[in-house]
Amino acid sequence: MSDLLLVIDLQVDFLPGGALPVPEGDAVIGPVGGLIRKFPHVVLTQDWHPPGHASFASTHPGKAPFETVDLPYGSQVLWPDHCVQGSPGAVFAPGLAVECAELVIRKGFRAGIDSYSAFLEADRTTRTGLAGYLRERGFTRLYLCGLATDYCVAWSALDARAAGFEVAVVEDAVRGIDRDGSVNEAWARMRAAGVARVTSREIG
Ligand code: VGL
Ligand code: ZN
Repeated sequence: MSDLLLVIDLQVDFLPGGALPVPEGDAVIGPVGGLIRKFPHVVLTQDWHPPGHASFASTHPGKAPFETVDLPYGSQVLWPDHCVQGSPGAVFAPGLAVECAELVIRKGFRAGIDSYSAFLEADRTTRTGLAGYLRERGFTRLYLCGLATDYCVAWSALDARAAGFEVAVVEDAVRGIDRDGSVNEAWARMRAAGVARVTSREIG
């Protein structure tokens, strides 16, 4: 049994004051810091979109953030421009111990495909390579934390389960965007898929 901490998208644009703020997103910085000190192996994900990305409302004339659009791979929620490659909002949250990460996996960098998941992009066929990396390194159990519970954390947790990993989400170290009950729905889907819900205190 080899454990790894996967920190999802803990970036300035998802914090209060950022382009796509997650309510109380800054509240996870402390708990995530505590987890990073407990885990010998840490991987970070970084949402990393080119300007004009297909998930940006600004890319679709007449569309507003939080509306949807039909893309070749299906329906896509539209977001404010966020985590643009190389922009100040794309950097990691202040105080995050980035130096502890053995790998930073960037996602959403293809102009036409979004990627909430750290494993499988929104077309559900393009792989990020993370599952292969983790398997090759012998990790079997993943602890997820970061932002946002109902999007990138949930999609990553579900895909990690589907890829055969044991998965736990650390509830005090995640926060959600919560559109129309999406946080509760995400927890229900994760539970049904066999994703454990744990607290930082339970982790030795
Ligand atoms: C995310 C929406 C768009 C996330 C990323 O990190 O949960 N959500 N891009
Ligand atoms: Zn994004």
